[in-house]
Amino acid sequence: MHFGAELMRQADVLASFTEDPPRITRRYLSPQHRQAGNYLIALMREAGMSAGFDALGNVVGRYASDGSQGPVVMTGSHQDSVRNAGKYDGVFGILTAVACVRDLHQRGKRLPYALEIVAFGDEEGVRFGATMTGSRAMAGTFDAACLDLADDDGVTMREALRTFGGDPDGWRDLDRRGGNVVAYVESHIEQGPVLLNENLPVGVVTGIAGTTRLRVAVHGQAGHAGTVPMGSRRDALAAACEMVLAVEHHCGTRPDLVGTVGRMSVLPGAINVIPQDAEFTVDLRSTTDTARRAAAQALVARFADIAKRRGVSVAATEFFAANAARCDPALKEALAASVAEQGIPLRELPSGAGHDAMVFPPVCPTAMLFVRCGNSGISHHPDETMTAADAEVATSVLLHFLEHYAPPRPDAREARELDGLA
Ligand code: HGY
Ligand code: MN
Ligand code: MN
Repeated sequence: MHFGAELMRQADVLASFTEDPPRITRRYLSPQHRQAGNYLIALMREAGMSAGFDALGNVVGRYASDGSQGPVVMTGSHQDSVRNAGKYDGVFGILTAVACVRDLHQRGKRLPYALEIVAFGDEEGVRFGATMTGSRAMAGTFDAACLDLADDDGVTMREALRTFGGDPDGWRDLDRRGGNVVAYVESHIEQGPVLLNENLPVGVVTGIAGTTRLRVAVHGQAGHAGTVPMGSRRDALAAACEMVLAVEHHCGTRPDLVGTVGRMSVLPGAINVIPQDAEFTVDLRSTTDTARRAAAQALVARFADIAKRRGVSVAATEFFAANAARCDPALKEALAASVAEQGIPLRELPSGAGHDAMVFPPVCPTAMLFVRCGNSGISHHPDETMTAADAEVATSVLLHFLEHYAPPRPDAREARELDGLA
């Protein structure tokens, strides 16, 4: 056991870079993002890598190849967190990769490709709403309009990038499509109960659910809570609540669909005033893009019916969407071989959670390795947990994969690009 304990200790250090101790919250371009990035850069450099921040605040570390030119394999995950997060979401995927490189470096071993580890600055999208900012820039799907999204204090991403020392216009230079990246493999906690229930430390991901995020604004009429008769109210919050229940009902009747309303704001927000405005978010997920898109359409129509009946207005805006991503069969097979090498039965499973890996297909084949979560698989919560022993196993699997991965010949890569898979 020479990875697990150290990795868990490092996760504790990263957890200390938080905006609201003792809770863990680390948003994109915050001072805590800078602290976490500096800590990861130091770990990467100690492991024999070159490392630094890129224009959008991602930390990119590079372990040079054995001299052979060209191919690059990327790995890593995100450094940012949700509010009141657990310690391992995102962070595990970065630390396990650094542990592998440290081991290679200690043995003086180089790989037949350059290995890049990325600590993405903004996967969760908590601060500005748009998610996977860094990975989308690398995949050529960054939406420059995101730069004008503002946080709760009215600070735009553009301004926050400048304050952070980034370059708001530098996203164009991060595009890795058509380059020499031949694979992206991300390790991540499962954030669910499957591996725990089946007593398995790791699993290989088959695909990642697609996501649609809506912002819904309901506008009614404020009034005196004591004098306006119930029958003549245009209560924005009551209408919004009926819409929230419509999300729950619609998604509850379809097995491969989940829907969540995670944020709601109410104005004017006084105890004795009928709410005039209510704004909420909807997060829809499905492994089937058609089901997800149809659900978004059906819900927007349902919101309009509810609004009409209640005499309020409603505006539903889609501000983020990412298609479901299939993991690459060849990479899955290679990961499965590395799992078998550890004497562990193979368990393939889908990911209901979104990950940076889902936006990488335009760059290269992608795959994911899951590690078991404890506490019934809870995540996005302080009770999120994993064990040093499982960290040890997952890191050994990733190291075996990295040491045995043979980059495709350039002509094979061209064929993939011609097939339009890249
Ligand atoms: O929302 C997600 O699925 C991920 O944690 N960003
Ligand atoms: Mn997350
Ligand atoms: Mn994550």
